[in-house]
Amino acid sequence: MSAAAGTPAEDGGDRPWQSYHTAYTNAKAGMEGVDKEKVQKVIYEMSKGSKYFENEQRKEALTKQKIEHLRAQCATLTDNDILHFQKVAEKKMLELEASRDLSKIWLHTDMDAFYAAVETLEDPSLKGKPLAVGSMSMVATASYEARKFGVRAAMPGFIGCKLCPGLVFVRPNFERYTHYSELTRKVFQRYDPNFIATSLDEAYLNITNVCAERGMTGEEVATELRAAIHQETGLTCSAGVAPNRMIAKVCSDINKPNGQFILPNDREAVWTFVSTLPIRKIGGIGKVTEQMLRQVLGISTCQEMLQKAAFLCALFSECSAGGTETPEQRQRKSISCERTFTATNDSSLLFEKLANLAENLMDDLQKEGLKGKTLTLKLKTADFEVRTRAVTTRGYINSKEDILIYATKLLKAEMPLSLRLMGLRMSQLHDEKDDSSTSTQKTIDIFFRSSNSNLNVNGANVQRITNISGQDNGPISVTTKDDCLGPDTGTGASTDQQDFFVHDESIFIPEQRNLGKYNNEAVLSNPVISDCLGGAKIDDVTTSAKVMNAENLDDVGQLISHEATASSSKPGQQLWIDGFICSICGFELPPGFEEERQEHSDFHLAESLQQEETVDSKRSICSERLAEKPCSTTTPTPKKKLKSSKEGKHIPIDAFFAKCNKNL
Ligand code: DCP
Ligand code: CA
Ligand code: CA
Repeated sequence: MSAAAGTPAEDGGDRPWQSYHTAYTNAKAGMEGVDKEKVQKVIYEMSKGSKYFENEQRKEALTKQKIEHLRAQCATLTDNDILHFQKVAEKKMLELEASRDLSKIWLHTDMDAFYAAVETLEDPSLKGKPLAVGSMSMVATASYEARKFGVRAAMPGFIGCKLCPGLVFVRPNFERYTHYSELTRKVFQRYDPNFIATSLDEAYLNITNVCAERGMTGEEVATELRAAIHQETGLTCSAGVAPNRMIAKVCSDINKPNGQFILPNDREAVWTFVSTLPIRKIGGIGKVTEQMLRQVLGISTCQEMLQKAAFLCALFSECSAGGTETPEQRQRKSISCERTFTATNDSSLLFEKLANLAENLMDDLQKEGLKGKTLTLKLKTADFEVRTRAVTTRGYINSKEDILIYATKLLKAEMPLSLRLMGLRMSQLHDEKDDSSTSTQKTIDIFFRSSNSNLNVNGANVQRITNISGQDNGPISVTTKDDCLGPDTGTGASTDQQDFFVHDESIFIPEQRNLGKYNNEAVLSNPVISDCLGGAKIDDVTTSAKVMNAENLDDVGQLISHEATASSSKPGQQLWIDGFICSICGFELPPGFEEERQEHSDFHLAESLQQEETVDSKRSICSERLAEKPCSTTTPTPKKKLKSSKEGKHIPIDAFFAKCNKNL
């Protein structure tokens, strides 16, 4: 299929680092002039043969598989299919055009080199120096001076040292950043009392009213607001102004540092601006999706996305599964909520958490006027193994009590176990306000109920119906991950095309509650679906889901295959406190940094794997490496002790990066 031909797969050759893409090689503001290949080579050389490297290769192989799969799907599309999807896409675009809203003025503001700027403000001797806030393990941010050398956030500090030999290190001090963040928020408040802060250094302000009331343009407000921030904090920020949040955020990065970019509320201007944008700028398109779209469809810009809209529709959207249904006819596919916590095997605590989840799920279902039939329990064990267990009830349920009855049965069957995450999802939803959409389902349901059959409307998905004695909802079936968890990869984030211009993925969802919308979005939204807690992505960890042939769910525990745990690795107990602070090293990755959080989780995962292998040789390797260390480090005692210093548990990054095979 020629239209879908993308760039050929890059496979190293005599410059293998060229195909080695990590989070560290992505350009940030201030890195425009960096010799990217040189940086790539240093990173490649320093990590080659390490567990981190192997993990990156594993992820790369997964992406390649996905690309091959999509290519194969593309190849099956006939001219007629493409014509059909072209029409679907055009219709969709017309709908979007009709819903375009240019009446609002949004301002997005983002502090410049935030942590580094705060540290420099507190210690003026750092001014003008290449500065990294963080440690040898991890850089939280780099000053613009350091960025010129390719040093950037999320990069191990010792790689930063190699790139920039004079790099100065300062330990992070979150109390300071919170203090300055609060000062900025006092300023935001004056322009929009309902401003949305998405991290310590970023916020969205709807300045429509302030512009109207004070007879000012967006540009004037941005200039004034930035001056006020500077005056009240001593720090600089950058701003973007545009008709919606997503574009405003893109704009705030354009003239960084200490700059602003204004996009007029004008259709032509917006259209031209968005057309030339690289797709990576779109919230929700990360490294993997970018690679897939480029290699399968040859798409790099938003304009090319529109040109290939028919293929996108065919491969990724709801349209490919559902033919021509209009968005109004679509139903939400699932509603879910999940929680991460410190790993525990305390069963009463786990049941308490389950009850909270059931209550949250009930709230969300009832708010939407929905009931559901398939309840899925998601578990992430202390070993990062992800298990999903699902039941399908005969009747629709949405009360806490009903949810809890089934959820408890599912959890009991898994016990004893130590968990770090639990989630509940309800799918096969039924809108209480809309009976017509499920009339067929109901009829079949009633038929089966009255015939007292052991079959289930889910047909092939169900191995066998089990009867839970004493439950009002009668027979339930236990189903597989694939059947029930289609939306799993899609929960957490939606790239709903309808929201394309207004939806911002980086908005923090308190309590990690997600509303899964459409099954097929799963593919497009893949990079952001790493659970929004930032833990390991479902496809990056051992995942198990069982079809259980159970006579009685109470006995189901006996039926769980031991294979479920056999292949899981044993990483450290990493989790994200408040969704963004690493429990192991205190490293903070604000909302919107899903990919970096994923990298960071992978890092600790690989780190602990490495630990197992290098326990004996660790000491000698560390001393060798430390002797080479060319960087100066200033470490003012943090007011608050960081988790990273916790009882020396943290393994030196040097050990982590030690070659697996020392003969290499
Ligand atoms: N941060 C972090 N780890 C990352 C990214 C960021 O700990 N991977 C922290 C340190 C940053 C702060 O969050 O100072 C804000 O992140 P930004 O991405 O906005 O980066 P900076 O403000 O440092 O630089 P700039 O916005 O000028 O590019
Ligand atoms: Ca910033
Ligand atoms: Ca930021």
